[in-house]
Amino acid sequence: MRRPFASVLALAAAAAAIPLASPVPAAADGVVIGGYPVEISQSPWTVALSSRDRFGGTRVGQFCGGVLVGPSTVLTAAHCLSADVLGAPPQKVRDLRVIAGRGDLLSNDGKEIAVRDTWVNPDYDSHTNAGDFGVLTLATPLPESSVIRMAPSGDPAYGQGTAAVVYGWGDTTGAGDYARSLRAADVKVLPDANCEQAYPGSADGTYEAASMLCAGQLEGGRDSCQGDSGGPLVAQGRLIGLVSWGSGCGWAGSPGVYTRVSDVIRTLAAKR
Ligand code: 4AZ
Repeated sequence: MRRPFASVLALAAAAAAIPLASPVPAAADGVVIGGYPVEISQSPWTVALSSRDRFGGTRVGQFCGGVLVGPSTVLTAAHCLSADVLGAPPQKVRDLRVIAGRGDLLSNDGKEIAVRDTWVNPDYDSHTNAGDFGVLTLATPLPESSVIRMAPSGDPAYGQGTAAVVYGWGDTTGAGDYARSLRAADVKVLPDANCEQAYPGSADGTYEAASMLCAGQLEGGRDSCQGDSGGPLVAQGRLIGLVSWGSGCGWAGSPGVYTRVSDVIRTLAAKR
């Protein structure tokens, strides 16, 4: 997760070296893994982060996802804005853009919007991955109708077993096959105990229920993956998570870990 694109090889190597969790059959057909195509009009709050300078133009520079939570406010993962990923502090990436209303990255649909300000959670811990979020402020606002509501603390959407959907342009196989068009995968909110057991403290991170959310399928198969980071996990029409990390993609026993949006709300409120 810390290196959305660069770590594809590392990921493949890890998959080969650590056969604890069984990789999903190659037929898994991605988000995202085990997903399906969706129209951007069905999830207008899903945006792509792009820098052609840093990531090349073949996929218009898409490197992470984001979520429109206010007309000028995009949430994404802190690790998407790290120098590790960008090769420079975000303020130095002059062509950092938010692409909205464009499902097919190679189309001319929607808008590319400049970023006026970036804020990375100073409490983000790149070892545990706790607090993995940041805020982008857009130079020009998008319509209120494209905004999704963040689920507040105590919202039943966070309840275990809740059906949720994750969206992104990320790797669809775990082998570096990045999607050209937006995809989604149906997952479930899993008990914290599942991720506490899967991630008691490892090279990938440590699951912390207060600031993270566990989702996927215990049997594997449907999951977010590299390139989906920062994008939305939605339940009951509200935003509950941001794609953050996990071991591999779609592996049985290694669910996806998401930034818990109620903790984002709490942190942003305290900052004011
Ligand atoms: C990543 O590398 C990443 N399976 C994102 C999500 C997940 C794993 C890795 C969850 O950006």
